[in-house]
Amino acid sequence: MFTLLKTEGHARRGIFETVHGTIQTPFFMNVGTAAAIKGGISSIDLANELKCQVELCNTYHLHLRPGDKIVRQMGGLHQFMNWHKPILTDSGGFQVFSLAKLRRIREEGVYFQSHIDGKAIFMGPEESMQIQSNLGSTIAMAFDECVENPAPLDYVKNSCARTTRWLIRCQKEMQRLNSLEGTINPHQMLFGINQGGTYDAIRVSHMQEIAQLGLDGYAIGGLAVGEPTEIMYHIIEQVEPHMPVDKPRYLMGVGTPSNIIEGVARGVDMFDCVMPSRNARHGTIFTWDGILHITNAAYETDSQPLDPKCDCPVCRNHTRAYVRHLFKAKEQLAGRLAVMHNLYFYNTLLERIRDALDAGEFAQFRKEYSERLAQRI
Ligand code: PRF
Ligand code: ZN
Repeated sequence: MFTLLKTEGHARRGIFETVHGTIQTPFFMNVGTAAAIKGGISSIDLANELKCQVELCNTYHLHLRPGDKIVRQMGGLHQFMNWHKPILTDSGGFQVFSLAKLRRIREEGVYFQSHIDGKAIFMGPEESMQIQSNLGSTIAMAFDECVENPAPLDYVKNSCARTTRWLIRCQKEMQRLNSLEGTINPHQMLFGINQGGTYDAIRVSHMQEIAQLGLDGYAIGGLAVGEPTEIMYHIIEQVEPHMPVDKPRYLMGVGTPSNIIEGVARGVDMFDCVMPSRNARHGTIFTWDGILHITNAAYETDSQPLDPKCDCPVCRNHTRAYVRHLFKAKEQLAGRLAVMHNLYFYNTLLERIRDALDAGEFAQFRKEYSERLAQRI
């Protein structure tokens, strides 16, 4: 259940109660695609050190390896990973479109080849729900088509209509699975996903249609796929007034710290992005004064922490010079320390956004940080 505590402009502060515990909103989901955060971060780190509230895993990856039936046999994803806070699973829709080979989209679903071994696989709305039910995640995402950008109007219109038909099939299948004896999580929630490319009218009518289905939450998909940032903000502004007020709102795959602040300012409650972990593994560090590349020569003898304003375990214990050395020496620890810092930074960013909302000072926070966090230092 979602409770809206406070608003400031379009920005929202709330509480989202789930069977795996209460989430303070707005929040960031830490991406653990194949049941692990890349860079060697364990559930133990996440829970104890990194302020992570929710982890995100992927239906597509876990279906291919180790297989959702194995995960189910091991007691579900929470048990398997020993992560007992909420988990959101993405439906596979997006990953099939971005990773799989030889895709064929039909009314019934998508035929594709595994990116791992080339095996022929079919996934439709029912299969996606069955896999997510076997994983037993807290929140399942609907099976959608994330249309590439740019795409012709007619294509987007037809694809969107099919995504709605798929959503209705997802809802029906999820209700059936939740009522079965022995289901890992009989309270599994289902979120619908808004699509419509960069076409305002399609976006709005699609949102209005899916808002009537009484889902547990609503996501905006199909953004951050190459369109200019201003267009992304514009689409959120068009869609947001048609999203139910009493349900959480999720902007999928977004984004930079500044995108997140701007998303919150436009009424979004949930975010996920590979950026903090992926960039960390290449030496890009987020700080409260902007972004730095730790491999730069400037940090060779720098005895400051990665971010002097950060109190994460890495910043409390190590210098920039040391982390830079680890990167140069290609030590595995380099990636691990950088990912830990960046995830802590993202989770703290959302915590500070929540604190600012609580204090009625979000506008001030946005003014101070939205641009600053985007700069290079
Ligand atoms: N659909 C799904 N997952 C997603 C997206 C989407 O459109 C995006 C788009 N940025 C990220 N992840 N199912
Ligand atoms: Zn730090």
